[in-house]
Amino acid sequence: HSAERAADDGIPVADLTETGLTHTPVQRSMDLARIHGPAYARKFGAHRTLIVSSLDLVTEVADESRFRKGVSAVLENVREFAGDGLFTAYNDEPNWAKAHEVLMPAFALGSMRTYHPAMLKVARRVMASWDRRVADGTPVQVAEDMTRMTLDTIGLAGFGFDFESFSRGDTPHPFVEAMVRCLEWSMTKFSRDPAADHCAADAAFRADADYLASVVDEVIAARTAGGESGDDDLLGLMLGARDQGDAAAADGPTLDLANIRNQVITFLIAGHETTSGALSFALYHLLKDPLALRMVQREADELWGDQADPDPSFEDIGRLPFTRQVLNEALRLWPTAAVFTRQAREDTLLGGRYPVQAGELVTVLTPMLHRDPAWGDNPELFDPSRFSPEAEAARSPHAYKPFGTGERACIGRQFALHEATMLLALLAHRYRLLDHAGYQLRIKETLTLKPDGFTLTLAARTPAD
Ligand code: MNH
Repeated sequence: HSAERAADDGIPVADLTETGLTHTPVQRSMDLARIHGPAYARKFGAHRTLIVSSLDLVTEVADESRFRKGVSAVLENVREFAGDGLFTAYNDEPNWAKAHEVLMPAFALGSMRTYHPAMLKVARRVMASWDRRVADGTPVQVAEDMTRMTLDTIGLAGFGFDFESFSRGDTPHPFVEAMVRCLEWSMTKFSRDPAADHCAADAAFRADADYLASVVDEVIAARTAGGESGDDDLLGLMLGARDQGDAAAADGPTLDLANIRNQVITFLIAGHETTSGALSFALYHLLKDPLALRMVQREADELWGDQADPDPSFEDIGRLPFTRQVLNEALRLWPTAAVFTRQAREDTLLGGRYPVQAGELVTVLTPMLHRDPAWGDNPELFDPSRFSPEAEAARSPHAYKPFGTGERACIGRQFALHEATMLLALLAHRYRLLDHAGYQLRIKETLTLKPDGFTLTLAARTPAD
């Protein structure tokens, strides 16, 4: 496979210039970490990426006094369509701090109460669609349906915009298709053959990026046409803080329209791709682990008994600790945003032996961190009890980083967990999951991870189940 040699600084090197990065760079990087260990350099042409994945090394790069978020080559490509949105902004870009201040209150745990009704409405769309599959016995395409549900949820809860993904038959909303192509372009751009002609691919990317922006302009227009920005959702908060020249708000930060557009694109993408993968992996593991499924069902039954159409309250979602553990464990094995990048503030020595220069980037390979020996002898085993309160208290906080780290960690964590916990519990309460095809896990990478070709069939639960 890869040519190996020791570089001068003692870091093992995997040179992929000849073989390329393939369409599964994360799984490739995991294989390489298994060969080379928790610190290695992945070379591709002129690109050299230092990849770390042990608890010790991640603890160091998570230290905010030594490292901060780095914008990787891939994120530079994402900037081509998400600009200075929160996810792709440089640390010192003033718009990051402004947008962070405007939007933070919208992601506090208490704010989930505001989004709960929209989340429940979309969860009911999933169940209406799955009920039809129960009736006709046909399989559901899990990742596709989870993507429909998370896109509709962020659209409705964040922006009051309805993508109506469950009324479109088999084809996803064109926004999703364009977005997936943009993400793919970002993921593969720096590893493509420098000798080949990429004009057509770049033009297609431009067209997709323009289309994403036009959808967002439609979302914004739909709101401003109503003449009010006042809603307490994400768009309302941003429009309320809009920079209107000399009429700008007297105090508090203001956002300009170009930045608001970048934020909306960012939230539509960041707000649904990863959560949909997390739900899909959780369903996969529940399908393969009847005991864990049983425990989720028992927890849901305790809240909702044998009600045909339960009406979960906001508080109910906090009463589903085991369901939450299942999601945590699914995100341990398959953190759907599988890498994040750190940047050294000063010249430093990593692990006491690897020199890293000021400004240099270090990539954290989260799925391998999540298989560090700190997780015990059998890290491949799906075991939600790893997230019992006692087990969590006994473990370093740096052993688990599905949402990144520090000041630039995921702003949407509570949003994702509220939405996903509710849906998972409702589905487990309502259906028996049947492994009609003996599904073997394959993972598709489109910057994020998802089970590929995962289908299951359903049966209604009866009181005896
Ligand atoms: Mn999210 C940043 C993972 C759900 C919006 N998210 C990050 C990062 C990770 C991440 C990792 C840090 C990236 C980096 O350091 O470069 N996010 C997830 C996962 C889920 C998720 C695994 C679901 C599961 N994220 C969501 C949701 C939203 C969201 C839902 C919005 C509603 N995430 C963001 C934004 C950022 C981010 C915005 C950038 C935050 C910042 O840098 O200020």
